[in-house]
Amino acid sequence: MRLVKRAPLVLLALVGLVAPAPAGAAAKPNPCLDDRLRPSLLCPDLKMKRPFDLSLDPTVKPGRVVLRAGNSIDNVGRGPAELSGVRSGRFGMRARQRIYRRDGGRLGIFTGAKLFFKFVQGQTRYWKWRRAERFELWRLDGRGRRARLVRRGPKRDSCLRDLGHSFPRKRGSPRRRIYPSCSTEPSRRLETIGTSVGWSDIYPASYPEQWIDVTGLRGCFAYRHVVDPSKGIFESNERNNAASRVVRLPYQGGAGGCPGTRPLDPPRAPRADLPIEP
Ligand SMILES: [Ca+2]
Ligand SMILES: [Ca+2]
Repeated sequence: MRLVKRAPLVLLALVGLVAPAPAGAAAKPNPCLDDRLRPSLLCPDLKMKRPFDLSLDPTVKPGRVVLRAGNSIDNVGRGPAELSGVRSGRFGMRARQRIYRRDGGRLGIFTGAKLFFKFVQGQTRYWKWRRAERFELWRLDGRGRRARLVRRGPKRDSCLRDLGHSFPRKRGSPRRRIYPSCSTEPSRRLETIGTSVGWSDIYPASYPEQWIDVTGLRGCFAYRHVVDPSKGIFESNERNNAASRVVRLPYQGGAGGCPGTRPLDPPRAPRADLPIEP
């Protein structure tokens, strides 16, 4: 096991290794975006793949129709995306992000990330990264730009695991899985989850919560997946965390001539007071 090496006090203070920040404290600076610190760190970079395998499903909710999609969270960085949780409640853990150093040590950073013992319908409970992702449906304007957030899907939490080896030739990518499937053990006091370099945490469209309710909507929309909207993992690139696909609704299998087949990213944060269409 690797040991935490001694780091300069200024660095410890910067990343909050000594103690978690009090509630309401200002957000910590991201060492992976700091030109002085970044060269010594193996930072992760989570990148969301475009939604795939879209299909309608009228069986999820009576009288409603949902549009399913698969999603994939890829780590294209230089180090693993890793969260180490310590039990803090019946269904929760407080987590710190581990960022490995080139010299073999590692940092532990309280970013506000949490693990949650989530119940998956028809299955069991799993220890997952809370608020790891978001499914959004945006209405597009006449030029294909995202104009208004109209719906969100129920998917929030993610295992963060090594499921698919998407980029096996990427430098630093392990040949075998380092982070297995999520634990289902209710008595866990400590839990570590992660996605290695070149690996992906993938969810097929048929899995629970892989949908957005599109009942009654007509026109052109962006079906959008966002990873780490709550900023629980520091990355070397925070601007590639969203990806979207243009769809025409009612859905008949594609964009249906809608403009903006490449809606503008990086993400435009939705305002909290935006009404959600019924
Ligand atoms: Ca990223
Ligand atoms: Ca992030």
